[in-house]
Amino acid sequence: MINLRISEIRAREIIDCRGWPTVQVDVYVEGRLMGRADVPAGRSTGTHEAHELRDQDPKRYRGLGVQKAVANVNNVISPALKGWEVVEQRKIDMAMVALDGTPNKSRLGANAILGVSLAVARAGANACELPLYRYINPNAHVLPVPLMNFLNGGKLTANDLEIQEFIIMPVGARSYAQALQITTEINEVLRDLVIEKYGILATNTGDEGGFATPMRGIREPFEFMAKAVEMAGYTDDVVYALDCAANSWFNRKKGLYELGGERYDRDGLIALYKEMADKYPIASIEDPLEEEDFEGFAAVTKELGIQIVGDDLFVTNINRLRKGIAIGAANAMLFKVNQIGSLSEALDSAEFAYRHNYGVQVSERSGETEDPLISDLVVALNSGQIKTGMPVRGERTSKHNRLLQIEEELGSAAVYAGRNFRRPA
Ligand code: 2PG
Ligand code: MG
Repeated sequence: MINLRISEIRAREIIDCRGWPTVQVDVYVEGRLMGRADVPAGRSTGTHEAHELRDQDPKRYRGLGVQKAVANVNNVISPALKGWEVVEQRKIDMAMVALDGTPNKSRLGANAILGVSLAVARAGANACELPLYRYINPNAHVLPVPLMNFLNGGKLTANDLEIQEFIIMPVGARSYAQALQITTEINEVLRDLVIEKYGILATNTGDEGGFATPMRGIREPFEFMAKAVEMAGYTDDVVYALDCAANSWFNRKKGLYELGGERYDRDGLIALYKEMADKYPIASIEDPLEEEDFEGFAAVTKELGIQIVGDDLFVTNINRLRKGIAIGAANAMLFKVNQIGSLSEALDSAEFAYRHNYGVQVSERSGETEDPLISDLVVALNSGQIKTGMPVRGERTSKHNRLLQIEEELGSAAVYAGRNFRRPA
């Protein structure tokens, strides 16, 4: 029996795609570097996410430094985990949760704990000489449909488009590789259309690589996408999706949504979604309403009969998910490891979702590094769907390229989720 004991854990401050500091963690097993992982960060974050520890020192990175989180890994977590078996993922995660001792990981920082949790998983997989997806689940075999955010707005861009992500899902592809090909072909046509109407500057992109065009409201973006899809010849191969991130255009004081120069109450907004879903094959809407409106989420789920995904609503937190499931709020959970702060807890939430017939959509954060760990996670979960940005920026291409590798590695065992993305076979 070989020893697989953690001998050392070391963290450092690195930068993400916005140039903001984040945590990278190295895990050593029996003296050898075995696993490394980076922690992502959101910008349009939910109020109930686990606590991301930032230094708040205005003299460094305008307060965004993560040296405290790094020190917590090196000085608190590392000594506590030295000598533990690296494959004991759950025990390790639970030990860190206990060591932190707060409900939202505010003492050590969710970024410190998650960095260790993910690096331990990598180290465990490497120590066992398995790819990470297979280490987590020997039955991993489903390649996800990518949710490609062609047009970006909200907090992730410098335009006035309120809705954060206008998405195309290449469900008619036969493989992940073909899904990428279809996406790029549509995107090139869309680029021409955007230039034609708004000029070349409008092809600047947002944090996740979609064009940050000077549009507003909901109708024009759909007209552009549908036209690009048609001109590229893929009308029968795609469906549409949205991440509304409605928190960011909900006027809390007035209790109204402000979209495209109009004001909507909850019912009015649901009626607007319905109108759009009748006109276009919209298969999925994330955060159509603000994060506290569980009843509204139940109403929109019932009314539209499509996938409704809770991101800021659930924050990958089993307690919020339980509350939603009890009343039928949404029917899918967005899966973001740093919202909850450890791999084991995120997997618990996903399992809970599946048990209640909720879908699971694995997601990037807007602040990513080149670490492609979520690509292994989405296959490990057989979830069928991933949102990881347009394949035009390095921190996004790393995820797409990793999925191409996995598809090749799985060979004849690989199944592209396609139209079954909500409940892959
Ligand atoms: C979202 C994301 C990722 P952020 O709202 O779903 O697309 O953005 O990471 O800023 O929360
Ligand atoms: Mg979201």
